[in-house]
Amino acid sequence: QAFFKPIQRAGLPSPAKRHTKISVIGAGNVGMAIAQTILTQDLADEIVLIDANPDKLRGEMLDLQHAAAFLPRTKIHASVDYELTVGSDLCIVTAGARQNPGESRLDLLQRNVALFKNIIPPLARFSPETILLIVSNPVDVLTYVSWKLSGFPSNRVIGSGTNLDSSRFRFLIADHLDVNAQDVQAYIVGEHGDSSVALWSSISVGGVPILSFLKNQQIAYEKATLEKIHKEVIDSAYEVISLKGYTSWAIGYSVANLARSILRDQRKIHPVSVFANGFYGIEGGDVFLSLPAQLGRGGVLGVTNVHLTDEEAERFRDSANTILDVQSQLGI
Ligand code: 6V0
Repeated sequence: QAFFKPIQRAGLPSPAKRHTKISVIGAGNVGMAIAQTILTQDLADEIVLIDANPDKLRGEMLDLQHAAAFLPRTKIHASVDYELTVGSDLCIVTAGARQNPGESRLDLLQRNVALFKNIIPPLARFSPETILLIVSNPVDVLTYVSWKLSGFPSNRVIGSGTNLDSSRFRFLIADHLDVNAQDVQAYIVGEHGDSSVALWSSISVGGVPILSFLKNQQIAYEKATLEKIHKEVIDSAYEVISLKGYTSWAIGYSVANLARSILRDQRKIHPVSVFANGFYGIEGGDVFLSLPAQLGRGGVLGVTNVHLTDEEAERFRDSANTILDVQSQLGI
């Protein structure tokens, strides 16, 4: 006998809600921070966790399931088998070797490319319509690797890129000016990490462009002061890793924010790693780098034509060349 007696609802269509399924590959610190943020924000009906370590995976799954009484209703599954990901709307890839203290992101590359050859093809096979959101580092190169291995159109392969760098930037500016970080518009573009490019001319607070405001008030600003804030952004990842061993909360929120824009078709602009050929003179090879991009249910819907100074465009092209150089050695 059923626990509930079904009510006849003659003539009424059953409430049809689209079922949303997200798979998170890699149940480490970053993958679990993303999964738990997605859960608390009610972004999915079903979350699938995939990892190579079955014990850790089951432990993480049970731990999350035990919070069901306090969370929006979401089915949580976990497996080492990719078949469970079938029909995912979004696949978030965080699997990989962790960045050790002092290790550069590019050093991680060879280790992670080998892993991706076992991860991306089954994801693409089981969810041919999915959007791939790559988080593992070095994220720009691994987004390119995922695009190649999946055979997907480039609008459905996105790297979390400088989304996190930009939120660190917004926090530091907000802290400096004692305002809410959500009112600060500021973008870091280019390569995630050491060679990222801060777009000073794009910074505004509550719609007021900061540099021209300072100029109008005849407040002298030193380029060195601005560069110091950018350096702080770059150093902050290394600082968190050296202090607690990994980063998790900020990347968790930043990726959940991307998931919301994509799955709820929010058409918001995020600095994420996208196919960057043809932008700012990038030619001669396929490369993914962060630019402010509009995200929605179709993945990348467009890229903002943001103004870069000559110096910024040159640094952007330098990052592209460095990445192209590395990619040429991958044999992908
Ligand atoms: P972690 O805690 O070591 O987790 C990695 C997980 O991947 C572990 O649970 C492994 O068992 C699992 N794994 C390894 N191989 C496979 C495989 N073949 N298939 C499935 N799972 C596998 O690392 P952490 O979670 O701290 O970091 C994960 C990745 O995210 C690293 O590459 C980081 O550098 C990267 N980050 C990227 C950021 C960004 O802004 N793009 C920010 C933070 C971390």
